[in-house]
Amino acid sequence: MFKKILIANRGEIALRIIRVCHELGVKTVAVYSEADKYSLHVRFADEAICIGPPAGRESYLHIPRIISAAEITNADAIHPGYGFLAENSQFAEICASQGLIFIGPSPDAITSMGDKSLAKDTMRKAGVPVVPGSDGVVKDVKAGLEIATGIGFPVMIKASAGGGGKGMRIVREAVEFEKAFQMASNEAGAAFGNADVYIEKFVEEPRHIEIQVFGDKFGNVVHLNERDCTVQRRHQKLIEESPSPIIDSDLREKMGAAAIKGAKSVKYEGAGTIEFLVDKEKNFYFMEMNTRIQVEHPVTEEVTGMDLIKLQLKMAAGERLRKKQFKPSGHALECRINAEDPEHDFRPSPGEITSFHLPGGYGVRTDTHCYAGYTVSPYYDSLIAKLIVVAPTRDEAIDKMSGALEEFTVEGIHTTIPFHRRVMKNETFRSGLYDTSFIEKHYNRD
Ligand code: MV4
Repeated sequence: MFKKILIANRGEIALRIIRVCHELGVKTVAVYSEADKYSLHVRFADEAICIGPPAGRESYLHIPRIISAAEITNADAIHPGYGFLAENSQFAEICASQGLIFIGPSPDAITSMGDKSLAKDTMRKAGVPVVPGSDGVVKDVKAGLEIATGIGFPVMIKASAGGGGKGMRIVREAVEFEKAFQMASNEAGAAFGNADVYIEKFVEEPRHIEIQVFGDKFGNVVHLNERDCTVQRRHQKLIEESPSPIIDSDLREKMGAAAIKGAKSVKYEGAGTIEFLVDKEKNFYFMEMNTRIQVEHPVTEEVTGMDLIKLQLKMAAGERLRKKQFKPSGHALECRINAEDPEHDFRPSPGEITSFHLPGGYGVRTDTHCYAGYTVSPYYDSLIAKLIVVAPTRDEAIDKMSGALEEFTVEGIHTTIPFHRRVMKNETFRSGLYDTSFIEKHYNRD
């Protein structure tokens, strides 16, 4: 195991990693921006180094400063958390060149999944089902229209360098195609410096189901079942759960096997997630692969009994995966508590938390870096806590979540807690039968 690791991140995930290091006897180095001087990751790490002003590009995204901090403190490895540099293949490469272990997959695996069109191609060749569409990038409008007509409308135009919903356009009829193609391409060029787009059949009313995978340095890959992340708003996940209410053991087996094939095809190491769209007929299609630990990983931990951050460290240190030996049990739910005002279009609500009370009890977990007196900075994402519950059944988990949300008290700023309280009482949510448009359709009506 490592002697000392640097955590190139902040907030709850930095704390989560520090806690695992304490358990494993690994020393920790926190890096922080001037905005995070009073953050708990700074307090609880063995050492802490200020790496710059609040803006991400001047601190948590500033590669030379982070590498210098690792060198000064003599760290063996760097954990990137999620966001910031977690899926930056150049950063992973620089770590390696400086003799630092990047706790994550190889730079090649990151690169091959970072380009969405290339990722899809790689998965298709590995035998993973993909949405019917163009064979790679589409050269121009004329070629695009031919392809779209061939697969049949509606289609979706997606940015190759995109992901997470950026640079996407739905086209319902041929007459709309040219304009949509230009817009998608221009948007992609402006946002990513790469105007490449590809085309897919539009999957109507899908569910977002993702499979957690882990690979070791010896070519072994396992999957740890699915998470259902269908409850989203503008491509931001709000609620995640495992198991999915729409997946049976047969489909789970098939999706898990596909995820393993896909991960093995890029010699995947460490924690990864393969996202699928699942349509009404329960066909599943590869969408994207996230080459990092994800925000919602606790949902998988609570049903498998496995510590995924600990497993990341073990894989990076060269431990071998043993045969899939976990027995998932129960139902886990996670609500993302954001410093946002759900009454005003979820606008950011930074500021000082004047009072903070966490819920507790059997099967209730909160992952948070906040406390009474902490100031939520406007510079970073608005996640202030993850409330996770586990119970024998989905109904019981929803009831437990409902109680925990009633108890959860945050004063001084607005949060998404009142929104989640309403969702837990929503009949459509409770039925388990909805699609990715659930929030848009239901939030303002019941
Ligand atoms: C799609 C789709 C329907 N058909 N692709 C959204 C984010 C990006 N990862 C891909 N996304 C979608 N791709 C085809 N061919 C619908 C979505 C989509 C979506 C997917 C998952 C969760 C929420 C979503 C909300 C809107 C659109």
